[in-house]
Amino acid sequence: MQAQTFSTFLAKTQRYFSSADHDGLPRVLNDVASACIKISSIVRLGALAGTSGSLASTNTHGETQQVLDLESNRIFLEAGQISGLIAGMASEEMEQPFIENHQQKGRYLLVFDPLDGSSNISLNLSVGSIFSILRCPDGVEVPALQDFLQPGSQQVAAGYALYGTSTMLVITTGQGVNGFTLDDALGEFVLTHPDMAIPHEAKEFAINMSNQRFWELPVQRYIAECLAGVEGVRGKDFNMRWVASMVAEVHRILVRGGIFMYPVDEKTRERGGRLRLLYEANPMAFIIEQAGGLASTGYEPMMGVQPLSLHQRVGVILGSKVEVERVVAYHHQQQD
Ligand code: AFP
Repeated sequence: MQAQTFSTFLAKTQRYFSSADHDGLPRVLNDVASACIKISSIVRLGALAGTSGSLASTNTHGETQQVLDLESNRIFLEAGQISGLIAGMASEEMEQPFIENHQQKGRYLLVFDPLDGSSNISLNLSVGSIFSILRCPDGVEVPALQDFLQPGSQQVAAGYALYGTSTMLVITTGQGVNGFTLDDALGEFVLTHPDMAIPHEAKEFAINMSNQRFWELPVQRYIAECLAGVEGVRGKDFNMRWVASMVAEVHRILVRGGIFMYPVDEKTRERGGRLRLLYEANPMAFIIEQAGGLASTGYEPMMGVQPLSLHQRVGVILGSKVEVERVVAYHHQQQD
């Protein structure tokens, strides 16, 4: 049977997009997919692309920018202007949103981390792009920053591209999760992982253990129980993985189950956490929950958080439902 390309998939699921809420979404998603294909072609060249290495500049968070961070950002901005359906864009790499007046008919807002995990580039480890699509509020022709400050529950689509041993695109539009693999010969993504569902049970956790002394008690308790293994209260052994690339961690967890944790701790409390709400936590939360998992800050559902600023950080706990529910219960017990 002929492989189903991403554009064929979008056309076939057109019925989902016929409503006013989703009108034009397939075109926007196709343009985002094209951006990811362009980024993939540069990432896979590694140092040969002449885009490796760090710049003297830093992003809005004071983090050193990789040359590829800015090139990926440029590619996303270029793709986001093709259809005229996007009224504005926000990115980890830009202090302020990008608003082009000629996009006044835009129906959507595109928010993205153009290259997540970029500290892995020089190590030839997996990196990714993360994106989230929101509606431009009714009646707003030229969006302002506050129009981007929508809770994750308002997302109409979300996805990530994983530039790994193969390049994959994983998306949701609220009707489940589907995964596509880039066919270099075709120059298109092909449906390879239809209807992705995260295993409910898991025995693998992903957390940066070097922060252990800073964690809050509920996280300390959960990880200690995992480390106690079969002799402990969990009655089973756990494995640990940490590749310092959220896209790679989330993809592994989506495929084989597990829990990803970057909680607020004593070290990050002042700035609200490590990961960003709008373009890392929310799109990944949408995908994980559409695949049957759960996403929380530990204290509240991730997609219920009302953003107060564009680059707001948040504690992230997401993955297999049973595991996330346990961590959330420990947080609530601490509050009682
Ligand atoms: P970079 O984009 O700066 O490499 O950060 C990646 C990331 O935002 C996320 O993808 C990882 O899960 C997390 O940071 C890794 O954080 P640590 O470097 O503290 O482990």
